[in-house]
Amino acid sequence: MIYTVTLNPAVDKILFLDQFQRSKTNRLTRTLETIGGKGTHIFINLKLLGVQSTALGIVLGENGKKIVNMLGGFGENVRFLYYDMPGKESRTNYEIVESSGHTCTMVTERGPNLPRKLTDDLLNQIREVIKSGDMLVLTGDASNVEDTDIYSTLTLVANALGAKVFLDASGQYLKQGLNSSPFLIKPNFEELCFIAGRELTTESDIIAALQNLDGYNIPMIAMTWSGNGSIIKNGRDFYRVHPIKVETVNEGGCGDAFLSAIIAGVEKNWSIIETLKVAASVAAAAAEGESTVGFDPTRLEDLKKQATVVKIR
Ligand code: TA6
Repeated sequence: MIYTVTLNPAVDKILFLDQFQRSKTNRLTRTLETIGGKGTHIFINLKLLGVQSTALGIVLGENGKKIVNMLGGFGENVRFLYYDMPGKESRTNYEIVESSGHTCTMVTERGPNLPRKLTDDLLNQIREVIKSGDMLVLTGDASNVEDTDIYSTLTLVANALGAKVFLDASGQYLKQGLNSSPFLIKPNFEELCFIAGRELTTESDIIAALQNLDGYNIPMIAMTWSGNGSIIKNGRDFYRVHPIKVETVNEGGCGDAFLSAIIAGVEKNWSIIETLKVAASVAAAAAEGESTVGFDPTRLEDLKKQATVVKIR
């Protein structure tokens, strides 16, 4: 079984307008409310790819109930831990989508601080459910958890139980997560520069920075590069995944879509080339959609024909 974990889920409010103007009154053309948080997106995208998973995480208050209700619409395997604590509500994130220039800007709330008991409950739930051969997907912001080692702790527990861990985090949560040797990390370009501790300017720079992570024994590294596609390290091999040009409506969530396809490929034992072609296609289909989550599966066949994956080393 694949388990997705969302420590800081959200309700996403997507705000559409023509062009955002600072210090002016901006009139929205429409709004859209959907589920937010990277783990929840992986759960939904996997469903669209025909892959079963179970959604784990922590929700609080009325917003928490709303998140679980929305998730329930995408599958029965929703096993979030719900808490009703005075003054604590799962967060709301805002995404400004400008039709001119097709830019999208995320404005995320911090989310409620999670007392240690709550993350211990989740840790115990993970200890109970994970079996050898399972996969654990740890993604998204965890700044609502004081312990920046949280992802490292969860990874060590899952590794010891014989599971594969997929980690998509930022800052200290990512840096400390390296030490626990997850199966895959998905830093974007900025996050790889952060880990490398320097500005990376060329493709060779990026490959050298990825090679410098060999000491952490992470079998697979997927560096996403927003509109430039991505560079993948799989064992000792390197692949360049070129972006598929599409009519972009909302880029928010494309990284989650890309990772969902890689997880599906590992689960279904697709070849690396097939996996990366599907990943590029799912990310492109997600960009064509107006939401931060999901994509139109009927687009994949056509998009896959346009996918270019090159083994570069
Ligand atoms: O990737 C899209 C998205 O998951 C949005 O749904 C939004 O909620 C945000 O990113 C959450 O990301 P964060 O890193 O704050 O967990």
